[in-house]
Amino acid sequence: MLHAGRIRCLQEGDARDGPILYWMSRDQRVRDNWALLHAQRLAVSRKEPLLVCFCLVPSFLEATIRQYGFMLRGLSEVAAALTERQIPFHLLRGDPKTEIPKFVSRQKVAALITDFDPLRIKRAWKEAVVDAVKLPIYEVDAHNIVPCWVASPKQEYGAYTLRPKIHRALPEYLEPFPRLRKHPVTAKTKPERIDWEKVHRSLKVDRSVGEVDWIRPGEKAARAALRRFLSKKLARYDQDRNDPSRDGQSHLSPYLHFGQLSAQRVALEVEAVGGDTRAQEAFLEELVVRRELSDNFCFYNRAYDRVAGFPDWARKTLDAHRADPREYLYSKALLEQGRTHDPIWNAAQMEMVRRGKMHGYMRMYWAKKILEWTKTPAQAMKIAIYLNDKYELDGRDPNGYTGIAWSVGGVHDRAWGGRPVFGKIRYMSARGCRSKFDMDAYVERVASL
Ligand code: FAD
Ligand code: FO1
Repeated sequence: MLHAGRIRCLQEGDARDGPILYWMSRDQRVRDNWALLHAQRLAVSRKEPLLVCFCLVPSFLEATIRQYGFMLRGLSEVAAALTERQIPFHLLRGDPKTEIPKFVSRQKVAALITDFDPLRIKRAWKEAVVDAVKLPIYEVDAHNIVPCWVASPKQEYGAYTLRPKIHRALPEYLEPFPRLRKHPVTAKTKPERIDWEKVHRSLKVDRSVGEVDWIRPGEKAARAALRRFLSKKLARYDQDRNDPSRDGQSHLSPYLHFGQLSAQRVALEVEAVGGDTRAQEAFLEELVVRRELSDNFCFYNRAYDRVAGFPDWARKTLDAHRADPREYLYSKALLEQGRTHDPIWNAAQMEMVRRGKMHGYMRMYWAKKILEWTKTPAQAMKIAIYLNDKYELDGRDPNGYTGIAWSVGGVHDRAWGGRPVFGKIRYMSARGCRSKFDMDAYVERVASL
């Protein structure tokens, strides 16, 4: 059933005749998409056509051809699957603030559904559209299992304060998905044919960051990756996930970031495996609690990508150590080229540059060293976000801004013993990594990429 808690009204408006439009952005999939399901239910109840549009912007937060290539291939699969269900897919080009209102009036849309995204850029898009369009507008959280605004009405201190709220709501929200129907009402206008290769070729984006070939984009590939993870890796996830010398992670983040796979689908499939093991618990803690904690942080903290977003204790301690001498200082260029004195850090940087996906454990170490080797925390934030979002396939995501704020600014963490530069921010050292994992194997693995 379509839980009312997943949908919220951004603007009332009088009901009138005309098609229902789902403006797809974060959740770029046909199956298991609550925004699409709500839009279809509304259209069916009014015996109206259902339209879907995606507004392709030229440079979304400095994304490169690596991310756009992955996204466009996924979108072409979405377009084909929607067409099969008599749901026209329109690819718009340009700034949504102008393109969505134009499209809405051209198609005489009666109501607009959007998917939830806590990022600043998306909220600005929506505010502009709400101002420009005098229609009922609804937002559906199709990304989280427990909708962000249901899980908590405020910024949480950490996983330990959000976890009980999530677990209390899971029985109600971790429910199976209804199937999307073939839409019973055909649209009056046909969308123009989309030449996806031409769209890809003509994109004006940074092409210096190559696309990756170790992961196939799209909903079908995402479901195959999920099946592989469940059968081959889930059982050892708690032992292997943090070890950079082992390949213990699911590699689902690019699919989750672009919404080509629903986290709720992943959680349902993990539960279906049965056995309720420690490994499953560890995985669901990351997939559900940690991931929803990121949306909570970006939704309720406007400064999620700045030092101002850090907790007071962290800002104070970093200020108190601002003048501490830095043993090493590296420019953005040297860091980007992975040319520091630390072979472990260089390997992590190169893994991200070459593969578009740095190992999860190394991301913490990687970001913390940027704090240690740059002049100020503000500069560290800027460089970490710049590199993360330029090279990571899963970049430009609430998980990223939150992960970097955790590493550099103690967000969702607690104060630790004091030390130069870090103050009470948790410290990580190469020696610490080496004492836990075979870091030579990690460095070698990256060198062979
Ligand atoms: P798995 O270990 O298989 O986890 C499965 C899923 O659980 C992930 O896809 C993700 O949705 C969620 N998850 C796992 N770890 C975390 C976490 N620490 N926080 C939130 N959710 C988590 N994640 C991104 O999606 N995009 C980013 O740009 C990003 N940048 C990061 C930067 C730093 C400095 C840090 C410390 C973490 C960052 N993360 C980011 C979070 C995490 O490292 C990645 O989500 C994870 O490594 C993705 O690989 P996976 O899907 O194989 O993970
Ligand atoms: N969302 C859009 O609505 N239009 C875009 O053109 C677009 C490009 C894009 C490129 C890279 C990337 O990582 C994300 C992109 N997104 C785009 C947003 C994405 O769908 C996610 O909603 C957010 O990045 C995560 O919150």
